[in-house]
This record gives sequence, C-alpha cells and structure tokens, in this order.
Amino acid sequence: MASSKKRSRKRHIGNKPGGKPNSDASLRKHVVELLKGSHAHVSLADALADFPPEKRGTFAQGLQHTCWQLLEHIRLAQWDILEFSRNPKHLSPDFPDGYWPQTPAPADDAAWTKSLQAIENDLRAMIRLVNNPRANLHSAFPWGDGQTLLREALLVADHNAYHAGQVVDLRRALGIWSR
Ligand code: NI
Repeated sequence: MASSKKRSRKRHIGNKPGGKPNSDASLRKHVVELLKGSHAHVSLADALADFPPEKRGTFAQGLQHTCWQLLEHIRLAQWDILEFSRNPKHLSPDFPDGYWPQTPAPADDAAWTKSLQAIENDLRAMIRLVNNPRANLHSAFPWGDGQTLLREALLVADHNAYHAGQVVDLRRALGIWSR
C-alpha cells in the first residue's frame, strides 16, 4: 500500500482559479452523473415510472424476467454493492438465488413501492459516498480483494443501466412504452 504521507491533501474542491483543474472533484462529478444515468439513455427511474400495476408480474414472449424480478434484482444488487462499499462486516447474499425475488409478481402494492423507494434511497447513499471528499476513490478497501469505491460506484452505474434497458425492452414487448 502506498504511503499515506506522500498523498497530497486537497483542501479545495472544484477548480482553483488560475490553477490546474481538480481531477478528484471532476472525477466525482462524472461518476455521480453516471450514477444518475440519464445522459446517454433513459434513466432507471424513468424506465420504471408509471409501470402499470397489473403488469408487474407479467412475462413477455422471449424475455426472461418480469418487471418485479428486474426491480428486485436491481435493488438487491445495488444494496449489496452499497453495503460492501461502506460496511466491512457486510455479508453478500448467495449468488445467484439471493439476488432475485422468489416470485414473478410482488405480493402487493406496498411491496412494489417499498422496493422502488429502497432503490432510490440506496442510489442516493451511493452518490453521497462518492461525493464525500474524505472518501478515497482509488485506494482498496481494507476488506475485500482490492475493490475500490470508484470500482463499486461504476459497477452500480453499469448494472443499473443494463437492467434499465431490459425494463424498456420489456415494456415495449408488453406494449406499455410510449416513447
Ligand atoms: Ni444483473
């Protein structure tokens, strides 16, 4: 591990007037934009918005998952990555069963809303971690196998974007996507 004494302390966030751009603040900004994920494609929130309740557990021909399955998978994976990034004692669920719901449809309206809200809350928590200037993006966590906060944040953005695309495809196949 590199000596922490050699690491320069950045007291200023953002670009210093007349100085070099602050690459740390710039990287955090780009990663947060990626996590919000609506520049190059539909955001996860938009993909899931106003999903008709009666179709939450419906399979479309040729597609593997219902929207409830995708929603819960997104929630579980994001929660696991977030907790791994901030909690040394976090235990990941069994793969793959622990990353998917038991049933193709939610038990009720409340289950759907709870899952959706958890996804929003956990995403905000990940963004707070990335925005915390005291959290080093590049140093390996003292736990794990060399993972960094930067790697985990990019993993969340990548995974959410992949499954947001699947939600849009599912909606198209079910005839409930109007864009
Ligand atoms: Ni996945």
